[in-house]
Amino acid sequence: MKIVLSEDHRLHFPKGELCGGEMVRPFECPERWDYVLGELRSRGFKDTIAPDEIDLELVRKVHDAEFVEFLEQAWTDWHQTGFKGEALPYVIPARRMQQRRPDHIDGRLGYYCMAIDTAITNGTWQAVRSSAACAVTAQRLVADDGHAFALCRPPGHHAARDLYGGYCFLNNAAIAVQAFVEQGAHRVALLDVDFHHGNGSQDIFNQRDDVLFVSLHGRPEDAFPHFSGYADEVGEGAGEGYNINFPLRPGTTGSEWIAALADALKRITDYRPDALVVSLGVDTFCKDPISFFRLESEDFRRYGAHIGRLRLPTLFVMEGGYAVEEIGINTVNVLDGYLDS
Ligand code: SP5
Ligand code: ZN
Repeated sequence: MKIVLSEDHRLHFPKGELCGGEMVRPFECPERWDYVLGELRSRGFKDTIAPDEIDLELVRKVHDAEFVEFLEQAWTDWHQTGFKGEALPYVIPARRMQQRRPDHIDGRLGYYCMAIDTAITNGTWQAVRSSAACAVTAQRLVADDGHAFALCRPPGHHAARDLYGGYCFLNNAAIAVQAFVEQGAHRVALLDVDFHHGNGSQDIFNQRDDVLFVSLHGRPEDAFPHFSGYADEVGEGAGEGYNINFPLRPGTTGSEWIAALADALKRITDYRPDALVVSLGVDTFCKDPISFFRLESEDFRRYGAHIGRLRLPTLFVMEGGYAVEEIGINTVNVLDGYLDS
């Protein structure tokens, strides 16, 4: 399996994340990428490829044009205002507040932000566009090879049409799905196995029937992003019936999780997609510091094999996973399970 990756991810490394009322070292850190690449190398994945330049026209098919412009400009505007720290909003439009977009960077950050766990820094935009570029370049490889892995960082599935947060800026997996559609796919399935609900992917495809979004995640009563991921979110308009959520309890075991995955895969098979994109987060792991499922490393291999048995052209896109020392083992276990199936 070919791997698409870029060292540009290192340009995004904020010093702080607001967590439990403290500024902590971000869970989403460059070492995550190093551990995944290290494990890939040691298991003989040798084919690593640099991404082509991202086509922003394609990006604007799933993201609002002004949002993309905001991401590109945000650090400069923040910095020119004279602020000394990393760019974070402090006021967010809550219930009954005006939804118009302000001019001041403090207002624009709040307007486009869905969670203030995510700082913008000097190198963020370059890292973000290279991460999306990895997903799109890997998508092109799927046509020839039948599968590929985009080692994206920063991740993408919390990024909605015009929202960033949850460590995500552009929705790498959604952009890759759109690339399949542009190349003539009639139906694409997007399977999100990250611990967190892929609220951004759900938002982007909510009204579409040419993309089936299926997500397994910690239930919103207890887990980030808290305000989406319920089972009754089934899509709207033409998209009704094409959004499927599997919210799961704290303490969900590997076997329980894989049973839910089997239901999810059945729904995907029934949809008869031309291609499958997997939002591959491994924060379902029992030792993940911010999550509450109990998957063991071997469960990742097991479920990778289940995905492989679909026999679909498959693109894996890296999302979350914060047990840094095991992130490589768990990620590559999914890929190995898939390839061995
Ligand atoms: C891509 C991805 O996995 N994003 C997840 C973003 C989660 N950010 C909020 C983290 C909240 C951490 N809560 C602390 C619980 C510590 N036990
Ligand atoms: Zn996650």
